[in-house]
Amino acid sequence: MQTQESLEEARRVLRANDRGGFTIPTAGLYPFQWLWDAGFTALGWMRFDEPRAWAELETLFLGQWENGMLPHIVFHRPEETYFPGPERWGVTRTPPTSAITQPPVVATFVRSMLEQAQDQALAEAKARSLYPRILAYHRWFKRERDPENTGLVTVLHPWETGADNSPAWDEALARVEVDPALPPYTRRDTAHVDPSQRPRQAEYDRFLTLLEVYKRAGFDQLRLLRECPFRVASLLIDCVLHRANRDLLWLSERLGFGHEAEIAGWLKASQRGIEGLWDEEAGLYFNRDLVTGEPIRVGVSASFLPLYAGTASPERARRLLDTLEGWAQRVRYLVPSTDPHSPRFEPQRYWRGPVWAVVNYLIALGLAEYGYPEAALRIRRDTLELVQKSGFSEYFHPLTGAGLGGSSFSWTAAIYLVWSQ
Ligand code: 9YW
Repeated sequence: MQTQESLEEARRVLRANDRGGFTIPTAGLYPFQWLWDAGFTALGWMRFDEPRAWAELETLFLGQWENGMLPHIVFHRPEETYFPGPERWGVTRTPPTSAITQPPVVATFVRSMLEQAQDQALAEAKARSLYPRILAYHRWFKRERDPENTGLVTVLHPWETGADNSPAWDEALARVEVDPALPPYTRRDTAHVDPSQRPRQAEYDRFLTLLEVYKRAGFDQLRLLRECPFRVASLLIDCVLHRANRDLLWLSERLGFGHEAEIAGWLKASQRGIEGLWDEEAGLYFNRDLVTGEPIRVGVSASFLPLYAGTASPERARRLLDTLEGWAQRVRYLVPSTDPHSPRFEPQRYWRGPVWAVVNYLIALGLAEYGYPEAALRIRRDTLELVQKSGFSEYFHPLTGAGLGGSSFSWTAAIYLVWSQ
């Protein structure tokens, strides 16, 4: 595909996935609005339709809970092609939603949309109206997921991390005993995608068991912090939140909201929390199991995200780059979602090896900001090449470049739009 054609095709993907105010990730497999997908997709819309880009975020916030939580899925209208849908979540709200969150990219992307907008009046009005809702969301994180001010958020489900079946969660998830009374269910994902590219059944049983745990606890977060059998600190959440708070602070200042001191307090704690995840010997950051308190010693693409957060020292950033160069010896395309030296690396199974355009975007931003433009460019080129070779796939094989998972995928199209113009 030539670039001009690909650009046109990327716009077509977003238009085809547009359901009127929200964009589904891909038809069939994911027919609702997902939180971090909406953020990336808004960046894509921004390149050719600014009002539509802002609408994406406003529609997402229709799902926000009174306590500030922004759910990872908003079920705007009924669809039969995905499981678990609203009935299984058992959340009685309009619109129905899930009861967990996802990487909070929104504040950062609102800042970048405001900075790049052609229509500044519109952008400022939208940023101003979104700001209090984003602040409420970030306050929820602090109040209900880090009440002891450790600087790290407690994550209660692999789905919250965005990287569902990452090998980083293997032990923590294995500890979740499958509910013997788990209501029967039929997976829908494997009807759309080759099962060898999706999570295993043992993982799904545990994903679903956790939903029953939440329902029994009445979704009470402070109770779940004690009772939920799955509790981890996830670099994807902590690093994205740290940067989002930096950008929220910027928005507060720019729009005159006056919350800078409160947000600066959060940043101080998360700076310390994230840097506490550094592993000197491995030369990267590890997630942490909050049940055992132990580091989870498997390198994943999120291990590079303190670059995006901006918490890493220049020395640690240099070490990260060395580690990344080591990974590059093992794969053709960066950045594999799992360390290719690891025995758990599976190059085609979802978050256990394949390359994701959105994570590449975050890592490359961080590398560029730390003064490594060439490494950032390598990641960007790899991503564009993957799309040109295999289309707008959900994720890609890091050795062959084959497209995997769903096709005509919104966030891949969005990153292509952002990166090729
Ligand atoms: C699922 C929509 C979502 C992403 C997640 C990804 C996947 C949904 O798809 O989860 O049912 O497995 O893991 O990060 O937001 O693209």
